[in-house]
This record gives sequence, C-alpha cells and structure tokens, in this order.
Amino acid sequence: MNFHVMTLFPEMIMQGLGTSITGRAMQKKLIQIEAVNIRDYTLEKHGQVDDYPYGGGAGMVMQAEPIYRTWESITNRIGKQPRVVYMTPQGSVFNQSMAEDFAKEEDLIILCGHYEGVDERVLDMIVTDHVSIGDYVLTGGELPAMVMIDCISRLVPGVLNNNDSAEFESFHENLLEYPQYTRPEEFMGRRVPDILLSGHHANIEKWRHEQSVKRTMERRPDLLQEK
Ligand code: 6GU
Repeated sequence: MNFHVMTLFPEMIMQGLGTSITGRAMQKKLIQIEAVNIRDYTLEKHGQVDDYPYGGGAGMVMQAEPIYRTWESITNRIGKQPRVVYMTPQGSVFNQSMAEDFAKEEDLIILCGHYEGVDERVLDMIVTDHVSIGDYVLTGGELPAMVMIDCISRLVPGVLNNNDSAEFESFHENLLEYPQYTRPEEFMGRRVPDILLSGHHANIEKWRHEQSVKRTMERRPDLLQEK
C-alpha cells in the first residue's frame, strides 16, 4: 500500500513513521510512505503558501494553488486519482472500521492542513474524505495522519509478525483485550491467575472472553452499544 502525504512538514511524517513496525514495513516494501512538501509547489517568489483570510479574521489560510499543484504532481506521476483524505477536526472521527475500509486501497493521498485552514475551493476539487482523530484541537494534520497511517498499515498483510495478532487485539468484535501476564508467576505477592497456568486451552479461552466482556463493560460501555 502506498501513502502519499501532502504536508508542509515532511520530515515530521518520515521521522514519526520511520521506526518500529511501520519502519520495518517500509523496509520490507509492504508499505511505501512519501511525504511531499507543499512548499515545493508554490509559484510565489518567497515560498509563500498561505495568506490572509478574505473577510478578515485571525490567522492565515493555506492557498489553493500549491496544494492543487502538489496533488496534480502526485496523481500524474502515479497515473491514477486515489481517494484524498483531508485531516481536519471537522471530519468523521477515525475508528477501526474506517481503517479497514482504507486498507483496501492501493494508494491513498493524505492532505495535512495547518494554520487556520485551507482554501475551501481546493478542498472541493480534490478531497474525497474528511477525517478527524477525535474531539480535541491539534496544531496540524501531521500527527493525525501518522496515527491513521500507523493504524491502516497494521492491517496490510505481512506487516505484523503474527498474522493473527491484528484481529485478536483490542476492538476485535468491539471488545477490549483481556489482561496479559508473563514471568514470573508471582510478582510482589501478586500471582498470575491459576487458570492461565492450567494448560486447559478451552477454559483459558472462555476466561479470556469473560475478562474482555467485563473490561469493556467497566471501561468502554459505549463500545457494546455500537454496531
Ligand atoms: Cl485531523 N486535525 C487537527 N488539526 N486537529 C485535530 C484533528 C485533525 N483531529 C482531532 N484534532
């Protein structure tokens, strides 16, 4: 899967995703991430990419032209026009099922905004999906883009070592993950639950499922209402 990130801070994207599981997935060519600097596509003399808002008001607005030209360069190069996700607090709130939907795409273009916003005309022209990562305010779309790319990459076949681990983790069937334990059997007087030492796989599976349901009821009852 190929992620094409349109941003004013390309180094932030590449540094943030260059390590750990996403970094390894890039090395293995299972995913490809390119961060394209919108500033490289401005036609203004001093590299300007933003300007004052028409009608007045605080802050600056990202201009349409450099964003359009960045998009044009990417789409001409790859010879197709994939979905374009604009990261914005005004979008639909990202979740696991949106990740599963995006993971079906071969290419995805992600637009990161900054300042007070982006000229609406270029959004109308190129954006297919508006996505937020939650109800709080961030400085720009870069961190949200990284969150989304991390989450989608985990669903690309081969990215996780154990092919099973993605589907059994938190949010599988809208349940939180059961508690985990490793050595030693006793830590500061606290013992690992006996059932996990019993070797009785059917009972262990039943216990884990019960723990998942209990935990979800206690911590995220809202998940049990969904679907
Ligand atoms: Cl996608 N962008 C910004 N700037 N802030 C956010 C967000 C996105 N999602 C939550 N807060």
